[in-house]
Amino acid sequence: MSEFILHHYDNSPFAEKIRTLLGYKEASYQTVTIPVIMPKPDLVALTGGYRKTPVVQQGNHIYCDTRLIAKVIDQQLPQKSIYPESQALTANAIARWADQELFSIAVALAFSPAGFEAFTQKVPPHFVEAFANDRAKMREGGSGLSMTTETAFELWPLYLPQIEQQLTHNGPYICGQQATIADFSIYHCLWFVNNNAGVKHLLQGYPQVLQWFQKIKSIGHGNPTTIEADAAITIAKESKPCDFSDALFTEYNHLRQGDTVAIQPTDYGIVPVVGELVVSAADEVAIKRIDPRAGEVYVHFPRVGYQITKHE
Ligand SMILES: N[C@@H](CCC(=O)N[C@@H](CS)C(=O)NCC(=O)O)C(=O)O
Repeated sequence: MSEFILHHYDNSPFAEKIRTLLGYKEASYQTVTIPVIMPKPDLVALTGGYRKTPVVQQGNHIYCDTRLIAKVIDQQLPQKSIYPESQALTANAIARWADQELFSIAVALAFSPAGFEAFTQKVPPHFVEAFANDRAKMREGGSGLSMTTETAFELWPLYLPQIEQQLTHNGPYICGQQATIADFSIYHCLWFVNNNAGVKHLLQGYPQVLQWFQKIKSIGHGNPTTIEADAAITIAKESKPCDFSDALFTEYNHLRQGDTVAIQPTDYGIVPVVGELVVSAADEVAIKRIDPRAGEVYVHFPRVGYQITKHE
């Protein structure tokens, strides 16, 4: 297996989820720094249109969405699995809640007057407007990330005590003795809040949460080496093509291997990626697409959170 290449930028919470997981697995990996806002021509050459952060590449395989990325990392680096069978529903359900609900709260807090003011202090003035426009466009036509600041301020004091109680009575990790996907998903949301000087004080008053937060933070990011985007695209182009004819393929909704399909997120950033369906499993789909720069690539998505339709 070739090395993981993480396409990310420093301030991305979902990228922090994966950096921390790679740290937990003590992994060596490569990184490509991608733009924070569109356009992202190098990333899109690999993904076919998916623009969210992070994306993980392995040769000519491109993995989109941290739900799938975390599973692929855990399968290939199985020591200290973060998917214990005894917590199969609990850990995945909490992770999904965190990646959607808690992340929406964290974003709404970042866009609150105090949060946004702190953000504008850290970035050049021309970037503020470009960033706000980019994110507004990303939300167009979607249903996710529409939480108001008022709702976020109501929900924070409801959920944080629940995390505090759970850690107090069933710690030291979210699901008990062992770190699970739930830890990484909650962590990146709180990391985002903690990084914003205007709202980080909201973490105070939750001592168990803070102790747990420091423990996850101290995991670090493993051993990353930076490469250029062009080098990553060359790695994809020079990788051997795959034959999926023998791959396990479960037919859902009458979609067959070889059908041309469009895959798009159901929440926000709803840009379809079109290609030939090659993998169809319980929580993974992949399409084959030919890119002028990256060659034949296989773009993988989780099934949860995505809509897959036949493309005529
Ligand atoms: N469901 C996705 C969500 C990823 C996501 O929303 N990432 C944010 C950054 S943390 C994003 O893509 N923002 C827009 C961008 O980076 O262009 C996942 O789990 O990977």
